[in-house]
Amino acid sequence: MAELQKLYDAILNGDQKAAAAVTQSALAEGVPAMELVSGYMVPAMDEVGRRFECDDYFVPELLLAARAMKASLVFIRPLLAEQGARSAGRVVIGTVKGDLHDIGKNIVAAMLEGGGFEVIDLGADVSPAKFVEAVETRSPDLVCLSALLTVTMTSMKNTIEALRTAGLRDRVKILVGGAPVTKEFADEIGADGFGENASVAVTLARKFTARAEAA
Ligand code: B12
Repeated sequence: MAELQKLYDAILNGDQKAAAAVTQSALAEGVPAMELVSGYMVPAMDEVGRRFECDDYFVPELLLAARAMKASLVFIRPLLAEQGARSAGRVVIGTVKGDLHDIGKNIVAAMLEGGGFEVIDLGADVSPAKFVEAVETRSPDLVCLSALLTVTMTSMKNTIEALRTAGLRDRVKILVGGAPVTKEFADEIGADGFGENASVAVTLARKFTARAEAA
């Protein structure tokens, strides 16, 4: 059995090669993809965040940890997508304008894929206009907005306003999330839901698409 703790260490130490190698061998040995994500990868990023906050880590370490996380997600994402072969609904997801943090957004996207959703990932630093265009052209059931910076939370509000101005607000449900986001903020900006983590995102996405089907 692969030593799973090595995955945690690889992300914490920003070791891309080790992260990819341990992920591959764990998956080959039949360890469920979700166990790797929630048991080792997310806790490692939490620890990275904690170290950053107490000045043990600086931006270069964050970047290396983020790269190691991505190197591991390369193998995990397709598996989660396979598990959810049936389309439960279509989701447009992105990190809002001005914000480059995409690790949490990528995990939410991967979990939604695992939950059977078709996911259109617009990436990070996505302008309100791009979200509007995606809703117009791809007709999703749900739009998921991620923000990790207090200052970019206003971009969530601007995105919802842009959808309203374009006459598209009522065509979609909007979910928001990211470390600084709260339920109160979600209500204040007129989002339909807030999720504190990726599994809540999937639960809410299911709830909203079930409602849309029933309507
Ligand atoms: C990694 C990291 C970076 C990396 C990002 C790499 C990448 N590709 O993402 C880099 C080095 C680029 C970076 C840059 C910066 N960062 Co930074 N970063 C972090 C760090 C350490 C971890 C974030 C992370 O990935 N967490 C792990 C993931 C899994 O968690 P998550 O994102 O919260 O996502 C989960 C949930 O929130 C939720 N979720 C997320 N999105 C969504 C969406 C929906 C719809 C739903 C339902 C749920 C959901 O589900 C996810 C999975 O469970 C945090 C510290 C922290 N403790 O969060 C700081 C942090 C976010 N960064 C911070 C800062 C200040 C910056 C910089 C300004 C630093 C600088 N001086 O340059 C820049 C800003 C760049 C920019 N314009 O965006 C501050 C933000 C402070 C604030 N409140 O505004 C933090 C909090 C650190 C701190 N305490 O100071 N950062």
